[in-house]
Amino acid sequence: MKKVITYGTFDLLHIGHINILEQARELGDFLIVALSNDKFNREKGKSAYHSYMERKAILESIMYVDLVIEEYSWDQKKNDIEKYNIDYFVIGSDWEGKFDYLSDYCKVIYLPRTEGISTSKIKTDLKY
Ligand code: C2G
Repeated sequence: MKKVITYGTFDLLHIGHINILEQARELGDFLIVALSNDKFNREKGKSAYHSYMERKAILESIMYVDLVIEEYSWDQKKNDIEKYNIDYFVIGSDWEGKFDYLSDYCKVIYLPRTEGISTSKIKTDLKY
């Protein structure tokens, strides 16, 4: 069984999120999403519209997602990869190069971001 992991906030779920979850799942047989909790979100400089519990429930309802775990630190990835016996670490190309150090533990794959959509764009567009 090939296992895939990806990380993120996944707030105000949109097609960019769905695209990367679908592509990540297609790389293997089991997809784990490490979802940024509200405290870590603030560390990332983000304030999610939906709470961690709501974002978790939404992700768990997606057919591509097999398990949602908590993201609470920048430093947990290596442990997660070992704990869950991960084959592929996947994240969007906006992070290109940032997680190459994980290639000592699993394959690192940067997938193309979906152009023209982001949570912050949604928030801005809805303001006016
Ligand atoms: N994404 C995408 N296309 C978009 C928007 C987002 O492919 N138009 C991808 C991002 O590249 C990321 C995932 O969707 O892989 C989740 O995006 P965010 O919720 O913005 O996550 P981020 O803040 O990048 O968190 O430790 C890593 C961080 O937690 C990543």
